[in-house]
Amino acid sequence: MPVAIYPGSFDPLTNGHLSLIQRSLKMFDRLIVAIAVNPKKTPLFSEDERRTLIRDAIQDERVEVDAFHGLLVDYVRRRNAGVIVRGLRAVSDFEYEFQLANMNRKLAPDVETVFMMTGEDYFYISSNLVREVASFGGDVTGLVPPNVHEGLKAKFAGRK
Ligand code: COD
Repeated sequence: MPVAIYPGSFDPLTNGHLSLIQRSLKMFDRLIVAIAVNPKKTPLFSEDERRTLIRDAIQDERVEVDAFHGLLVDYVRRRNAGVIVRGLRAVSDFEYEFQLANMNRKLAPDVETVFMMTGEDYFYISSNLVREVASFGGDVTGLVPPNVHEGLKAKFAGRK
């Protein structure tokens, strides 16, 4: 079984991401959850915070949490992985994911992208919306793992 890489911003990890990770483990022996670090973006959670939140939420020895700078396909090659896992929530995700997968295939024809459909309970969850709801003091219970919920509360404490 090839090692698979699940790349993303994970700012923050949501229950949608978690569901995808758990389901990927039915197909792959090992999964690397890879946080993309983009110096041009200012994430809510730093690279280290995102690593810790993901590690604490997933206690499974088949899952490694890592981060990468630069091109995803270069990272995939460095890690000797053959597969990229991505999720699809709605038709609106398709265009972006299609472009990404094709560009990655052009850059690295030996690397495959595998898409998984979101679970029915998670199709409306995105890190963007979770950040927005939490920033206004909305309740994100059930949308993110409990440790991420705590992390969001701490970030937005006093900012309501
Ligand atoms: N249910 C199912 N899937 C979900 C859910 C959900 N509720 N929420 C998110 N997902 C999926 C997303 O569709 C995505 O496939 C994945 O989980 C990660 O999501 P995000 O939002 O955390 O991550 P993205 O989409 O911002 O990640 C984009 C990358 C960072 C992977 C991309 O920009 C990249 O590869 N950057 C590195 C530079 C590079 O190589 N660029 C060229 C690419 S062609």
